[in-house]
Amino acid sequence: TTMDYSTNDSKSTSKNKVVAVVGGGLVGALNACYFAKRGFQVEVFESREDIRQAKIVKGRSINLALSHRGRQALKQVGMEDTIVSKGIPMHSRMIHSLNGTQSPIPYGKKGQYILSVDRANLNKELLSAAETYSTTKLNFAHKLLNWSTETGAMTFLRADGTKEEIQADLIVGCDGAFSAIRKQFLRQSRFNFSQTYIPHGYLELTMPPINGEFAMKPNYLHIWPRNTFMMIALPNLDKTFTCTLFMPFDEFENVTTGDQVIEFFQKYFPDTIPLIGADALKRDYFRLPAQAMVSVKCSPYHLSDKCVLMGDAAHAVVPFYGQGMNAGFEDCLVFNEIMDQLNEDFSAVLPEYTRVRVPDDHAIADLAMYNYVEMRSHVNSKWFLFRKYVDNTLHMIMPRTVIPLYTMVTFTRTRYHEAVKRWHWQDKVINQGLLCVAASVVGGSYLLVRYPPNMPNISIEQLWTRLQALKSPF
Ligand code: FAD
Ligand code: EGU
Repeated sequence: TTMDYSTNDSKSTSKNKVVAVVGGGLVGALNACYFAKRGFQVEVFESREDIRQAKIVKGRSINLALSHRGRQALKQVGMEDTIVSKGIPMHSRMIHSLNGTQSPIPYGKKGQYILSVDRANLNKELLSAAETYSTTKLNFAHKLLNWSTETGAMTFLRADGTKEEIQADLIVGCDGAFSAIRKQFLRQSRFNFSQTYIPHGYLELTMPPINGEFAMKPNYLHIWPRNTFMMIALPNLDKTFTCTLFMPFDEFENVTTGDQVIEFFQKYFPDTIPLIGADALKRDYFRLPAQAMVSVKCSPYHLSDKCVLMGDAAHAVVPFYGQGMNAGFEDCLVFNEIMDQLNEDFSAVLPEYTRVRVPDDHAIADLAMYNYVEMRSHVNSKWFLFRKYVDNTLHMIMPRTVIPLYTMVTFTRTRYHEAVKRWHWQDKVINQGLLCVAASVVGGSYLLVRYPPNMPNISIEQLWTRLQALKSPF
């Protein structure tokens, strides 16, 4: 069957233009809300079945950290309160040392926090929100096979094995890190693309409640930094924690039996064994193979006035800044701002979106990769505590001059590439400050040695008596 939803009338308004959103994940579902709100006819195509009907959901990670950028994007379509009310605030990180000591480090000032949100619930809420617009249609079990850059026709494979060809005025590729929409971009001249798998994999484990209560303090992002190995735990509404273990694939291969799992945890995360439960640990560790993590960068994000990439399809980032979804949500917000500025003229909006957004998405991809390298090379709990302490202290002393990088990234909408620039500038200022101090000490000592002041030649005892005299009130 062939369906042509597109309009050939160039003067047609958003009212009768069709936008095809490919991918009904987090970014696709949010994008559907944005385009529907503007008055477009929206067709969402998602390869999976409707997750709102499915009994078991196969997610990548059960929860995610939602921060300012993501919240601002949700707010614009009236979804912030719904999502925030089901999120668990995390005001601080809780650093777990090898000896079991727990040290909290606040994320920011009082009242500044990030939220642990359930991925499946977030996706469901956004799909339902998109569906409240009468102009939106959700097409599940529609897998995009290919599309034509000449005609814009998309070919979908349906659950029953039949194929369907569909056209639209605009194709929005939100089909994730392994985007099928992006395949056609790769065939274009002057399209840049890079993809890097990191040597680490991740595994998710559930920490159940104890006596109906959270097994650890709930309003924290729990972190076990162990150089090459790292674990992170975020709280869920059902009083469980989802723990994510990061380690090199080589190391995963070295742990093949239940006893080896316990031995490994005994060595690196001993405090978690009783909390997860030794038996559950032995079982859950092997439930799924370790998952890979990929970083994808490309540019441009658009192809003529026909197609645009957003979310992981445009920029998959490694999860070491908690920004993948937040950046994808901000993509939707930025696109919407440009639609306002340029009167929904796709031939102007798409290139402008690429111009504005590529430097920022590339910056967060680089930052996340940088943090991955830093964490795995030398970040143990002491180093982590020290670094955050220095960051926070400098910010306290010079609140306008020194703003920690994670603060700009997590709690502001400072453009990612501006945040990086500012960070480099701050580093220079701090280093020059330290250099000044060091230079004064060295220079001062030299001058003291070279030109010793004329001091009366008195004994230590005499000096002590005089000092005592200074202290006395009379
Ligand atoms: P996806 O969520 O991958 O959705 C893509 C959708 O497209 C899917 O529904 C898929 O079924 C569909 N699809 C795929 N191919 C086709 C096709 N051919 N036809 C039709 N549909 C198709 N981000 C944060 O902000 N905070 C965090 O704390 C955080 N933690 C993370 C932890 C881990 C371990 C990982 C791996 C990622 C984390 N992220 C986090 C990143 C976040 O998960 C992603 O950035 C986000 O899911 C991207 O959303 P998306 O909609 O672009 O892609
Ligand atoms: C990784 C996996 C602590 C969820 C980066 C911090 C993450 C998250 C940090 C995952 C870390 C690392 C930051 C936030 C967040 C920290 C951040 C990482 C959520 C620099 C579900 N990271 N993450 N940085 O500052 O800015 O606390 O799986 F361990 S939230 Cl790797 Cl703010």
